[in-house]
Order: sequence, then structure tokens, then C-alpha cells
Amino acid sequence: MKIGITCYPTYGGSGAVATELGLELARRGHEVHFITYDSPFRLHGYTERIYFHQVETRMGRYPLFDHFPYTLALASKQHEVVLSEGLEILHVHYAIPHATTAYLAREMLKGERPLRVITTLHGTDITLVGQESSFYAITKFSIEQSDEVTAVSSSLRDETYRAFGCVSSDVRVIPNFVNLREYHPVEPGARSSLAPEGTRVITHVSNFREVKRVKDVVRVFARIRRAMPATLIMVGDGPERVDAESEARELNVAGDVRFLGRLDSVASLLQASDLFLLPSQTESFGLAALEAMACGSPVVASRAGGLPEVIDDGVSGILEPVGSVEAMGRRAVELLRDPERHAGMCRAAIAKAEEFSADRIVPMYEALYQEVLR
Ligand code: GMT
Repeated sequence: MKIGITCYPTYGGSGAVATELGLELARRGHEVHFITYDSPFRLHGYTERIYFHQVETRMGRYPLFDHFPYTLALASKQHEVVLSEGLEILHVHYAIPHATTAYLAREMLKGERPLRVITTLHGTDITLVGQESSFYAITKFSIEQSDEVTAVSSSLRDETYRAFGCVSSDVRVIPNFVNLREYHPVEPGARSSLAPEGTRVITHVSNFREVKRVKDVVRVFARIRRAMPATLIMVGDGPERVDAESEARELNVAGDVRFLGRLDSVASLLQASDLFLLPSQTESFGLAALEAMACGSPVVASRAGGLPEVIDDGVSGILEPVGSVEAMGRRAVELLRDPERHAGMCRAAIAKAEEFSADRIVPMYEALYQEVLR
């Protein structure tokens, strides 16, 4: 099949999932064309059957535009690439504005070439941004106009129906997946030397947005640190980083917290991790948690959104209500003090992650493509 994929190319779960999907599809013999404003961050070098088409984000001085109309440029590029490359499917990730531009591209192609539009809902496009008054009506309309709609968890599907109605759409759940060739556990001896022997390695990876509650990450860590030698590795960047840094200073743990900034590849860090923290306000799925689990790290997370679909409390990780830093910290310490239970939870996390392997999930997308083309 010839498939166009539009996503945000920047650091973030939806771009990561879209890119991993494109790579898996290409590996399975499909031709994949990424249409976005920059090369997606998980796309490295040349891959057979993968193409990238760049969308303009600015133009020569034109006094009328204070803001470049990216949405129109994207719709035009999608239309152009569908025609020039003979695409059959446009699979867009994150509804805003991608479902809308795909709708426009399909309208522009009417009578010229059939195009099927699939929208995958990822999270804040439904739970936060899409519900803002400026975007609500267009988000609902664009979802309803898609030929097929998928959501990355049952929780997100239910929230789509609750918040938007969308009764004419059959929102299917196709969960996120993990590439087990890259994210896998290593022998304890092969772990990178992130911290001295006997020091626990705790990790967090995110875009440091408000919804991630990164100050809670530091607060939970401070409770662990009080109980044992530990180091916190913070990967990513975003608006809340400064607050997280000052929280670490206030709680007197700054010397044990390392902010590494954005990294393209985190598997080796996750493989060295004893525990991963994700105390988000909401999380439609929690791809970062899944990748940590695949590397053998149990996750301490909020019992929110789709996280309970990924983590079984007390078995493959720990779930506590949003903001319960005391309980998260206490249970993390109990777990880390009990090597046998910790090892069991690591094994359970790996087994759970295998349920979400690319080999199991990507065929669901292929089946959907075949169905929509029928
Ligand atoms: O909403 C964000 O924080 C970013 C967003 C994205 O689109 O990059 O992440 C969402 O999509 C991921 C991939 O499907 C999910 O794993 C995340 O849970 C989800 N984030 C939230 O729901 C907060």
C-alpha cells in the first residue's frame, strides 16, 4: 500500500508513534510518505520505502500575514503528494489540525482520485486542546468526517464520545506499541554506569508540560532519596523544567537530580533504570511508561486516563491517584527495599510490554487500511 502519514515531528508521543508506525509499515513492504514541516525526530538516515515531504512554515515577506497559515500549506502539500505519489491512504496523527487538513485535501481531490482519511487520536487533542472553545467545533467536525478514527486506548475512545458525541464515528481502539528490537531489557552487568553501585536509578522522560506534573516527579524522588542512595535522571525539556529544577533545590535533592535535556534515543537509560516515574495529571496511554516497561523498569504512575490499561497495579507497576506523592513515594521505597518483589515486578513489566509489541499491534493498522480501501 502507499500511505501518507502526517504527524507532529517534534518530541512527543504522537510523533513517536506515527514515526515508529511508518518504519514498521515500510519494513513490511509498504511505501510510506511523511508529510510534515520537519523530519520526524525518530527518523534517522535512509530507510527503504520511506519518504519525507517538507511543508513550508514561512514565506517571503508578505505584509498581510502576521502568522503563516500552516494549515493551508499542509492541506496543499497533502493534496500535492497524494497526486504525485499516488497515495491511497492519508493517516493523520493528532486531530488538530491534521484531521482538518486531511479533510480539505480529500475534498480538493474529489472527482480526481479517491483518498481514504484515517485519524488517530492521541491524547490532549481530545482531553485538553480539542475541548477549548476555539477548537471544539472544528475538532468534532474533522473527526466525524474521517473515514476511520482510532484512539490509542479505551479511555481515550470513551472520552471522545463523552466530550464530542461523534456518534456517527466508530472510534476503534488500536493501542500504542513498542519496538522490542530497540526497547528490551539487558543483563544487570551490561547496564550503563549512570550511578555508583548501590545507588538506585530513577528515570522520567517527557516533554515537561504542565500535564506531566514534573514537580511531583521530584517530590516522589525526594521521598525515595530520603530512604536510600538514589539518582533521578530527567530526560526531555519543556515549560515546567525550571519549576522542577527549583523544586529539586527546595527539597535539597538537586545534587542527585540530573537534567539531561532532549535525547533522541533513551533505551540505554531505561535499561539502566530501577524505576520510572510518570505521575501525570492525565495520560491517554503513556508511551513512555510502555517503553520503560519493555526495558525492564517498573513504573510508578497516576491512576488516570489510559495508564491502568498499560500498568497492572501491584503487578507490573504502581498506580496511585493523581498528586498522591506520599503514597507513590512510600510504595516506591517499599518496592526498592525488597529485591525479590522488585525483580518480580520487572519481569511482569517486561511480560506486559510484550502484549503491546509492534508485531502484535501494527497488523491491526494494516487490517484497518485494507478494510477502508475495500
Ligand atoms: O499530549 C501530550 O502530552 C503529547 C501527546 C502527543 O501527542 O505527543 O501525547 C499523547 O500521545 C501519546 C502517544 O499516543 C500517549 O502515549 C500520551 O499518553 C498522550 N499524552 C497525554 O494524554 C497527556
